[in-house]
Amino acid sequence: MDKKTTILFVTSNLGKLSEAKIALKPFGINVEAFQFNEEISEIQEIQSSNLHFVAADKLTKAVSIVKDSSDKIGVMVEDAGFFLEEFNGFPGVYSAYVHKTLGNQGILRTLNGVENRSAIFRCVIGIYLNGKEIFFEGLCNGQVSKKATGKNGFGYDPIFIPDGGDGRTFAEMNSEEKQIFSHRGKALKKLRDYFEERNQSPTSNHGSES
Ligand code: ITT
Repeated sequence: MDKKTTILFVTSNLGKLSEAKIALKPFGINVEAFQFNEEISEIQEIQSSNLHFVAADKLTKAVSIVKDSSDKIGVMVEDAGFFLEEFNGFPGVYSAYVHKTLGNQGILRTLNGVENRSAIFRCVIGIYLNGKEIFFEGLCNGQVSKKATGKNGFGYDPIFIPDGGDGRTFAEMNSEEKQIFSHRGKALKKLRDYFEERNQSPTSNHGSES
C-alpha cells in the first residue's frame, strides 16, 4: 500500500498553514487545510493558562469535526502564544484576542518607556496519529522591537526580533529564515524527527507504514 503523504491541519490561520507546508514539504509531507464551513467556522478555544491544555482540547475537537481522515497521516492543530516577560507572560494564551484588539501598535505603546522588552513565542503542535495524541513544543526567545518593521509573516512578526539572529524582525525574514529560529520551526522539526525515527516520513527509504 502507498504511504500516506498528507497531514490535515485544522487551523484558521493561513500563516501557520503556509509555514507548516514549507517546513514539511522537503520531507515529502503535504499539509492540507481543513475546510471550515458555515456550520463549523472555527474551533472554540478553552480558557486555560496552559498552552498544552489548549492544544489538547483543540485536538480533541478537531478530531471530532473531521469526518474521515483515513487517507491522511494524521490530524494536526497548533496553539501558540506571545509571552512578554515584563507582564509576567501576558498576553500568552490571550495572544489572538490581544492582537485583534490592540494590534502590534498597541503592544508597542504598552511597552513605551519599559526597559525589559524580552518576549517568548511558544507553540504546541498536537497531532492525532493512529489513534494516539502526540504533542511537540517549540519556543523562541527574543525582544520586542521599538517599531514594527517588515512585511512578511503574520501576527506579531513585525515586532519580534529573535535571539541569535541578525537583528531583523521575523517579518523581515522569509519563511525559511524564520523557521530556523521560530517556535513553530522547532516544533515542526520535532514532528519530522518523530516520523523519521519511525520511518514514517514519505521520504524515509526503509520501513513501511501499514
Ligand atoms: P488557530 O485557528 O490555529 O487557533 P489562531 O490565529 O487563533 O489560529 P493561536 O491562538 O494559536 O492561533 O495564535 C495566537 C496568536 O499569536 C495569534 O494572534 C497569532 O497570529 C499569533 N501568532 C502565533 N504564531 C505566530 C508567529 O509565528 N508569528 C507571529 N504571530 C504569531
